[in-house]
This record gives sequence, C-alpha cells and structure tokens, in this order.
Amino acid sequence: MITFFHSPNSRSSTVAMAIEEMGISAEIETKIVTVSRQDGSGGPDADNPHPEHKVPALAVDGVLVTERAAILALLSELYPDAPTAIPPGHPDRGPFLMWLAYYAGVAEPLIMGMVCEVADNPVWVTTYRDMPAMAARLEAALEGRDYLLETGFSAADLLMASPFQWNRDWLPKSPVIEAWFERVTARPAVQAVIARDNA
Ligand SMILES: N[C@@H](CCC(=O)N[C@@H](CS)C(=O)NCC(=O)O)C(=O)O
Repeated sequence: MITFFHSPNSRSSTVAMAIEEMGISAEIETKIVTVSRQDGSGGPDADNPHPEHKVPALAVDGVLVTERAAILALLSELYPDAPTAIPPGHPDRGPFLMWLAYYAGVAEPLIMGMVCEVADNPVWVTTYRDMPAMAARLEAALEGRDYLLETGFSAADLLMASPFQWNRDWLPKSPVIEAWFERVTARPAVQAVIARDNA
C-alpha cells in the first residue's frame, strides 16, 4: 500500500503531477495534510509522518520516503510500465537521475540562494555556480529537443520546472527555457493538478 502525503500548492505538487502523468492515482492513496506556510498560515499536521512535518512524503508498505528527487525516482521503479516512467534499464535512466540530483543538490540551492541574497558568496559560487550556469545547462539539454531527456518528457522536467511554477520571475530569461517551461506547464496532467490544488 502506498500513501502520498500532499499539501496543495507546495513542493508536493510536483509529486502529484508525476502521479497524474503516470496515471497511477487510483493505486496511490493521497492524504491531504497541512504544513507551516511562509506567510505564517497552516501548521504541522499530526497525521503527517514526515520527521520535519514537511511535504511530500510517501509511505510504501510502511516505509517512509521523503525528498521529491527520491520519490520521483522511486515511482519509476515501482511503476516501470506507467507512461513517462524512466525505470532502471531505460536508456535515459542515467540522465534522469542526473537531473533529479542536479535539482536537489544544485538548482534549488542556487534559486534559494538568489532569493535569500547569499548567492554571490564565493563559497556559494564555487559549490553551486550561478543562475547563468544553470540556464546554460538547461539550454544545452534543450538544444533540438522539447524536454530535458532525449526520449521525451519525464518527471525531471516537472522537478526542474517546479520553482518557476511557484514564481515565474525566477525563470531565466531565455526563449528556449521559457518555451520549455510553458510546454511543461501546459501539459494536461500539470494543469489538472494546478486546478485541483487551487480548488
Ligand atoms: N527537499 C524537500 C523540501 C520539502 C519542503 O521544504 N517542503 C515544504 C513545502 S513547500 C514544507 O513542507 N514546509 C513545511 C515546513 O517548513 O514546516 C523536497 O524537495 O521534497
């Protein structure tokens, strides 16, 4: 049994979008929980098993998995035949894992560093580089392609697009990246989750 702990309009929306894209929502129980919000609203939910009361969290037969990158990789392993899954053995599995790790280990710290105005610290730059470096990687990956992986759309696109769905102003000003972002966001599964989250 798989339970997904979700709070609408939060980082867990990325996982909700992946579940929708994979067509596996009937096989996964989604539990809506509250979380503490940046504006002071919400609060920890006693029903949320995440050790820090964050979302997302996924309980798989009683085993708890947190972190979007890990959850997205795991969903492809648990549902290898689902649409958009990139399971072990798939030709794009390596690049898929690379983008998930790049997001968690580099892209999100870069974006948060920019927002918190610490991103010009030399330690930050030598560790994460900067937003133009991230834009260059996205542009290189998208050369001649609609999505980040050679074989097409995947949850890597959802994760890399996710901070810009939260704040469009953070998106690098690049026609190639902007077109990719609009393409990802226009997908019916993404739009369905946005509509449901806002309902
Ligand atoms: N690295 C985690 C981040 C999870 C995270 O920060 N979630 C936020 C929601 S946007 C949260 O639950 N915050 C509640 C809190 O800070 O108590 C991931 O990507 O899954």
